[in-house]
Amino acid sequence: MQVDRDFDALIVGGGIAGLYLLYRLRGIGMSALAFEAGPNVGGTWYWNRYPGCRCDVESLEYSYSFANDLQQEWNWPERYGTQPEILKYVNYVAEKFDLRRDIRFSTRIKSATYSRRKMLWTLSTDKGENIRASYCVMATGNLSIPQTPDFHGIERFKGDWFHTGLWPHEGVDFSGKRVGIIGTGSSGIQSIPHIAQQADHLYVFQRTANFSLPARNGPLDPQIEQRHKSEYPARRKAAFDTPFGISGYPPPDKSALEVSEKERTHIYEQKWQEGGQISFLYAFNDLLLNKASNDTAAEFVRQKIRKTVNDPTVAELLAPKSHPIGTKRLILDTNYYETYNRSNVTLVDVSHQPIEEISCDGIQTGDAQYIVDSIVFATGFDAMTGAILDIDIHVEDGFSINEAWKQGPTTYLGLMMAGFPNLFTITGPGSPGVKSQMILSIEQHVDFIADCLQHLRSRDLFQIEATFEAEESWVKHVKDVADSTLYPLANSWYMGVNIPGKPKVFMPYVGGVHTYKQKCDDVVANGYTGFIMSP
Ligand code: N01
Repeated sequence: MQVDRDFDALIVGGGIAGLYLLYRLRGIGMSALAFEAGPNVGGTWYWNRYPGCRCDVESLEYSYSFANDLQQEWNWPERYGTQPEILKYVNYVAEKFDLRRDIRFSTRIKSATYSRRKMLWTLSTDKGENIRASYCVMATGNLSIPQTPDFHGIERFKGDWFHTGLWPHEGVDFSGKRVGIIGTGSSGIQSIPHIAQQADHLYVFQRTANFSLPARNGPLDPQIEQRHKSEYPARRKAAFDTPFGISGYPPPDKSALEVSEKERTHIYEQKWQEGGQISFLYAFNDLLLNKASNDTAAEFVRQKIRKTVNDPTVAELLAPKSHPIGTKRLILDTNYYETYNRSNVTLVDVSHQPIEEISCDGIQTGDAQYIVDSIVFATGFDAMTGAILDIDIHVEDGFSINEAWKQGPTTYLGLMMAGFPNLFTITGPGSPGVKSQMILSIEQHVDFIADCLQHLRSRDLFQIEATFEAEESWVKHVKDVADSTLYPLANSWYMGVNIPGKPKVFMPYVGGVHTYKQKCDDVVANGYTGFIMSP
C-alpha cells in the first residue's frame, strides 16, 4: 500500500465531467483534487462565448441526471440552452454541491508520471508543484484545444483577431467594422447571423459547405417542461437504450428507399419543421448506413438551401456536396442561410483559391484581397486527443502517451490505455462521447470509474490496467463499426484530418450508446474482463 500519496485521485479538468467525478469520489469516501486551467468551472462552456453560442441538444436532455432535486429545480428558459445559461447552470451545480473547494483553478497540468513501484501518479503543474495520487483521470474534454491555422503573416495584422473557442469574456463589438470569419462548422454557422447583424460588412470564408438544419429554438413551454420533468426517471433510463443517448425519438423502422418519393419528402418536411438533428437523422433507419438513402436526405436539404438563398450562385456554393449528411456534426442554426440574403454579407469560396496569407489589413486568397478590421477564426479544435497529448503523460521505465498514440489513439472502451495503469479518460477516443448526449455519456463513464475504484478498494486491490489484447480488439471493433457506416466518407475532426500531421483514424465509437453501455455493463458483470487488477 502506498503511504506517500497526497490524494486518492487527481482529476484534470473542471468542466461537466470533472465536477461530477469530484462529486462521485467524495461520495465513496475518496480524497480527490481537480485541476482546471481556467479561473472557474465550466470547461467548454467557460471558453466558448462567441455570439450565438448555444447547445445543439435540447436543454431538458442536456443536463445532469444524478440528482433528482437538481433536475427538478433548475429551469431552462429556451428549447436549446445558450452558453451563458449553461454556464450559469454549471456554476449552480458547483455551488450546490460545494465542489469548488477541491478544485485548483488557473492551474495547468504539464506532466503526469506513473511509478509502477510506488503505484503513484505524480502530476506537475505550471506553478511548479508536484502532487501524487493513486489514480489519475483525464476529464480534459474533447474540444478544448482551439486550432488556429498557421496562416503566414498573422503577426502583421493590424486589426483584432479572435478564435471562437477562446472568446473574450467582455464580448466584442463589431459595430461599424469589416469582419472576416474563417470556418463554417458549428461555431461559424452559429455566430455568422449574429456578427452579420452588427458588422458593417461580413466576409465568410468557406472552404467546405456544411449541412445545417433550422433549430426552431424558442421559449420552453412550461407545460412541456413540467411533463418532461415528471417523466425524468423513465426518460433518462430510456435515453440509454438509444444510439445517441437522447430520449423521446422512437427509432425508425423503414429505409428511405422503401417509401415513395412523395412520402419521403413529406417525412423530411415534417422533420425540417420540427427542428433538431436527431429527429431528422431518425427520419429513416439507414441514413448513416446507406449512401443512396443518405443522398435523398442530403438533396432535400440542398433544395431547402436553394429555396432560401436568393442568389443562385451563392446558394449552390452553400449546398454541401462533399460528404453525406450527418457524417460531420449536423448543425442546428437560426437564420443561417437567410443571412446570405443580407447586402452586408459576402460568401467567399476558398475551396479552390485558398487563403494564402493574412496581410496587415486583411485576408489574401489565391485570387483576391479582402480588407477587414477584424478576423474571427471559427476553425475548430484539435479534437479528442489534443488535450491529452498536450500533457507529457508517461510511465517510468515504460512509454509515453505520445509514443503509444503515434498511429492514432488506442484505448479500451475509451476508458483506459494499455500500459498506463490507474489512468482513466472520460468520453475519450473509442467511446461514443462526442456522438452522443455528452452529459449522459460523461455520467456513465464517471459511474464506471467510481464503481471500479470502489470495487478495487473493497478487494484490497490498488492497480488496474487494460490488457493489450483487450485494447487491440476494442480498437478493431471501433474501426469495424465505423467502416460499416458512412462516417469515414467525411473529412471531419472525428477523423483527425483538420490537424496537419494528425493520424487519420476515426476516433469515436459509433455503435451507439445503447450497445456501448451494454458492453460496459457486461465487462463489469463478468469481473472486469479485459482489465488486470493487482494488489
Ligand atoms: O469547428 P469545425 P467548430 N481555411 O472543425 C474551417 C462542437 N460544437 O468549432 O471543413 C479555411 O467543425 C473548416 O473547413 P473544412 C461540435 O461538435 C458544438 O465549428 O476543414 N477554412 C471548417 O469549416 C462541432 O462539430 C456546438 O474545409 C478552414 C471550420 O474551419 C465541434 O464543436 C457549437 C481552415 C472548422 O469547423 C467543432 O465545431 C460549436 C483554413 N485553413 C461547436 N482551417 C453546439 O453545441 C479550418 N477551416 C451547437
